Amino acid sequence: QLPSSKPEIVETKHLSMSIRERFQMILKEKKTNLCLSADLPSLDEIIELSKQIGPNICMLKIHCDILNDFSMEKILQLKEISRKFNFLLLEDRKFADIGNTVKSQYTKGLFQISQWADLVTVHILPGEGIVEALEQAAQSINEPRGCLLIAQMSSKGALTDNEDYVKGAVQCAKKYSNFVIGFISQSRLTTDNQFLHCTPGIHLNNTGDQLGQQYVTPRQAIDGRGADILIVGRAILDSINRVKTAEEYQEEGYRVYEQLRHV
Ligand code: 5BU
Repeated sequence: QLPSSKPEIVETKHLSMSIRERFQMILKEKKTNLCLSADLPSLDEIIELSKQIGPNICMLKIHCDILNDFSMEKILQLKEISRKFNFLLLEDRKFADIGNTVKSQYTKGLFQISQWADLVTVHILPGEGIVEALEQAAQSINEPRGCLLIAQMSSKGALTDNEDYVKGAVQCAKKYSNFVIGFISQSRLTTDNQFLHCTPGIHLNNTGDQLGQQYVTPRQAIDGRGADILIVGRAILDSINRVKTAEEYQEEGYRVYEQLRHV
């Protein structure tokens, strides 16, 4: 049974919960482990689509630096929609610099990401200082914030496909478990279920694109690769009926998730 498409007002309940608690609550209440990767050219389009697909998703992922109409006004509008429909907003920024620089990239500049993104993605390549810096910077925001560590990538030949790299990511996640709520991964990295495994590279009909992206089906991702959350972009965006396709990924994804994770 899918939740009704009527938006529920979340009020300010989310402010007293950690991001981790809120994520778990959304998964159960909305019965969806679908994250839409809204890689569209404009925020106007993303705002429109998120009003339609809001009931079907647990998270909306964007790349703010590909938008041709970014403004704080519009992104705050999207944030409001995310509260109304109860999904998290993930900026896929893939931070990858020294702590001092990422602190500014997170809080300053045109995008002021920390003002609106519940979660951000972070490469662990520079070492754990990157996470410490983001966590520190997030303390000045009076809303819960968190991050996902990029432990493995979906693209062909990714250099993250290395045991030590993954071990390092898990160690870092455990040390900073208040701020790190999970991973971007292609396999189950730890038995510690407080960490959500979020997996991109999902498609029911294609096996890849011309630029190295590699796809598996929702079932393969959850069963074979230990995914909790399915990150789906073009499979939905390029379909004829985006809402209907999102519903299909939601239903298939949550069914397999419930079966295998016994939620
Ligand atoms: P697609 O259209 O479903 O292929 O889009 C996948 C999205 O996930 C896209 O925004 C990528 O930037 C993002 N992504 C990915 O595909 N693979 C990865 O390993 C990471 C992010 Br990290």
